[in-house]
Amino acid sequence: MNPERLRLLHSGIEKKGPFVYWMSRDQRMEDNWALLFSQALAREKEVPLLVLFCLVENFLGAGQRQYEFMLKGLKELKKSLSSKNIPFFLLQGEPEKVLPTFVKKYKVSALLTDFSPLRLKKTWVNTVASKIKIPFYEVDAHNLVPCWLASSKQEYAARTFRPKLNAFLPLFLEEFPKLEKQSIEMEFPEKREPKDLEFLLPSKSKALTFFGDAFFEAWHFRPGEKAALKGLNTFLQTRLNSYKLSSRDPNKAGLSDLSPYLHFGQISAQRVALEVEKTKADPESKAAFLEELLVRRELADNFCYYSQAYDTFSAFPAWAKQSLKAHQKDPRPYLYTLEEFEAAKTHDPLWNASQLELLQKGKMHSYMRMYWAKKILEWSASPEQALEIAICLNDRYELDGRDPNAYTGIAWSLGGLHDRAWKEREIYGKIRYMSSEGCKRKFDVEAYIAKYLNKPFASVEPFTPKRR
Ligand code: FAD
Ligand code: FO1
Repeated sequence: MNPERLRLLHSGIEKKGPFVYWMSRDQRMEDNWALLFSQALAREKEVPLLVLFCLVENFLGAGQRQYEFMLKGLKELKKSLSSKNIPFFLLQGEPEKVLPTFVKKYKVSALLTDFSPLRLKKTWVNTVASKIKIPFYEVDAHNLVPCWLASSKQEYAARTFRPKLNAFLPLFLEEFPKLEKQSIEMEFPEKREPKDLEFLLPSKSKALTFFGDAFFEAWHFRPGEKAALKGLNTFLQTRLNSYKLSSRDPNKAGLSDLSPYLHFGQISAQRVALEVEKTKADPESKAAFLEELLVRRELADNFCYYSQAYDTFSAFPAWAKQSLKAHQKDPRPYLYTLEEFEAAKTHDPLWNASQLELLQKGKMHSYMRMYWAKKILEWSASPEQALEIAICLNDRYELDGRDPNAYTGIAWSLGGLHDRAWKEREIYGKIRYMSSEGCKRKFDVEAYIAKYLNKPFASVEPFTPKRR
């Protein structure tokens, strides 16, 4: 295990109680560096290991579809961990409130958490750290190369990040050791176990049944580690070989469909990369897929880690901000509200079809995500408003939303992040443009529209949600 994945957030005085892995981003038993390091440290200290998850309400605008996906995965995880004799507890409440209390009550010897570059997790980590006096560690179990090591600054583009990441890969692209069955029995002080929760939706999230959830077809993505591995195997056997050709056609099932599992950490990107490397698939397709899985995905973490205003206009590159501002007063032929976008009520059947794909499947095709976001820019009063609408809908309906990839993908589409200046035009300024005419040259637009637009729900009137 490469020790550079682990960093000590603060030292402290160890107690005699259990070692706790506070799980958040990497919700799996297999191939989880945070869990493996926790086990190694617990053994070194000769104390038992337990895993905790703090269930919060309304996480970054997530609703029922995402909570159900996550909680079903956690339920499966609890069962898997018990086969290794590792207890798993679901606590309800903000980590900064429930964790320090737990640490004190159960005389926790040390705490470890998985890394995330998002502001909310950073705030949780910093506040928890300020309230506890025991050693507190962090492990990047999501990226192949720890985010803080891959680059020490915000990268300009994929071309500047790629060589840095590639230089580290030989050090980190290793097989995972096996998680051992725990032999030390957990003894809780006061002879009382922590109160565990039912794997139910938190109360407030029950109310967050948005307009589009009425049409959600949960069967497209079965949650959990087992389903994730099954999905990976199917992709490797049937789609990886033609990934380069098929992945940009929204009518083809050409993508891996792994993003919901990667987002919730139900599968490790490193496992995916290791298995891709083992196949004899077309080398160009393998390279194209690994470019997305490794370079683009880890570049997204780099952006959010070093640019903490990642979901605001201010995070766009200077040339893009300047250019968008210069076109702020350009006439907009179409203007839509959040509610009209949400209900797929624009004049453009291609855009409406992509929004309906999102409402129905909880995952829009990657090619359509670019078109979808750029048209929100074109049909909103300002880039700031477009950004707010795109993030709101993405976080509310994508199973894989609320992720560094989300904020980066949206900033790429609307704000030229990691891109270059293009030919100047109305509204977009120098931001790369996309049109339905251009889409027609790439794939069968009519077939895509027919697939999503002819569903009965397309005529249902929207529920009007509150703005964030
Ligand atoms: P595959 O093509 O099979 O890729 C495999 C994996 O590589 C993905 O699961 C993902 O982890 C990574 N990947 C692929 N494309 C990108 C990319 N452009 N940037 C970073 N990583 C990538 N991705 C999300 O995970 N969550 C989001 O909420 C999200 N929102 C986006 C919004 C917009 C406007 C744009 C342009 C892109 C967004 N992306 C997002 C990136 C990308 O579209 C998705 O990762 C992809 O569609 C997921 O499908 P897949 O797993 O089948 O992709
Ligand atoms: N992480 C937590 O620690 N507790 C939660 O209750 C929680 C809810 C949640 C809901 C939707 C979602 O997309 C993510 C959620 N996460 C939660 C976080 C997640 O697993 C990652 O830590 C973040 O996406 C950070 O990258």
